[in-house]
Amino acid sequence: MSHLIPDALIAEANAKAQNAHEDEYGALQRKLARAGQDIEAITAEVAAFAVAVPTWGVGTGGTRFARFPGPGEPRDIFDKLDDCAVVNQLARATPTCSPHFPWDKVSDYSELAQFARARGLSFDAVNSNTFQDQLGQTHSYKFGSLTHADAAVRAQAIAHNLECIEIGKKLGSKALTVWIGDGANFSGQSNLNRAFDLYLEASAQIYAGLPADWRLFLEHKLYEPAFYSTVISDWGSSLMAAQALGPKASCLVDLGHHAPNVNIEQIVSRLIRVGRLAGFHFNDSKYGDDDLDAGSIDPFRLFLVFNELVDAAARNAPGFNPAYMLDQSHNVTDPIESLMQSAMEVVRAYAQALLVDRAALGLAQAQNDALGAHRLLKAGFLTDVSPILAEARRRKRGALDPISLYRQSGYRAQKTRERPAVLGAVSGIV
Ligand code: PSV
Ligand code: MN
Repeated sequence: MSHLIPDALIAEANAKAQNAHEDEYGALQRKLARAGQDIEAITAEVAAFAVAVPTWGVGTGGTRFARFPGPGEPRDIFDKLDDCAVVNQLARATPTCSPHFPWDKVSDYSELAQFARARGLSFDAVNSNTFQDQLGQTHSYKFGSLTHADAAVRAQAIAHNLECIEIGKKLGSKALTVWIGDGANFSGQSNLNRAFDLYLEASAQIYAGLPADWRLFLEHKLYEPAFYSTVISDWGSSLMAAQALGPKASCLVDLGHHAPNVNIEQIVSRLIRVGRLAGFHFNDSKYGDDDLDAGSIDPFRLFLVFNELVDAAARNAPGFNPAYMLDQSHNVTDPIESLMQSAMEVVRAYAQALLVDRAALGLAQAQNDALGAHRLLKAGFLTDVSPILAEARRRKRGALDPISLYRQSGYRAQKTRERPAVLGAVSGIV
């Protein structure tokens, strides 16, 4: 495919690195075999794992203060899909994209679906946007959307979500993710109970528009843009809403949307328990909703989340079918590099969690062997699974070293020539 990086370049770089890679994979194979583990089984599971890329992630993001555009930024959804295709071509873990509307609106969605298919991509959950006003929009979302005091604003927000479902049907999506910016900046600004009622009322109308085989993902967030209270602030509110709406509704966990030091893996465990874990928006943070790259600040936390996921899969937890996605804002890096790196970090956490000896862990827990149990987790976390990840990529025609290959390819320089900077163009989250 001419829009991608030439396969010959990948094959050539892989060939140069093959001897060292085989050596490292062999060493890990022998190490795992000594512990009774079969590297081939783990490599196969790793190769089957996928995480979606958000279309907005390939644009350069920003902070509340500024956005510093990068060279060769995507100008529209077609450019974004080109970049998403490269992320998947090299790292081979992101075969789906999650679009956001109206940002990714086009006139012909069958053309868009075809464009994605030609690049080896398909579409994941569609995302609605009622946290921003668009040019020419009838009603403003300044004071809320699905929970706005004015029924006409609520109706407009509901209609937008229903339109997203219609677009998603044309793209082959099977889920709608709803995150609202609704809430209050001042105590007294809104009636906390009434706001939740309005949310349920509006969401029920969106829920009623879901096709039989679709799911509704409710995304909670503690704060921002509302700083006193958000309507769907936490997993408790999200779960109450999902349970009120019906079985197709479940709770999405964005790792940055919690109070500092909250035990996210325990929230994950609880949501799995009630069959309402929708999935994830992976990113990392040190202070709040920093939207930093997955695994860049606290890889152990990411591992502990995957430890719960692997545990749930191992015991066939009913209704367990999480959707995985990255949701990050790239302010100082090339978004393609960040997305590849993050996808690999997510896969790494999965592989490390697969290595945990669950039978031994159960025994240590039963015997109150706290340190022994902890050491079993650490044994998985501390294993360098890089050769497994590389081998899984190689088997899928990806790059042994995706970021080096990308740098060597000159893709960004080529796109910088093809996509001249447009003054005032906005791509990515500010
Ligand atoms: C909100 O902070 C969020 O995490 C939601 O997923 C949005 O749709 C996304 O970021 C993009 O703004
Ligand atoms: Mn998110």
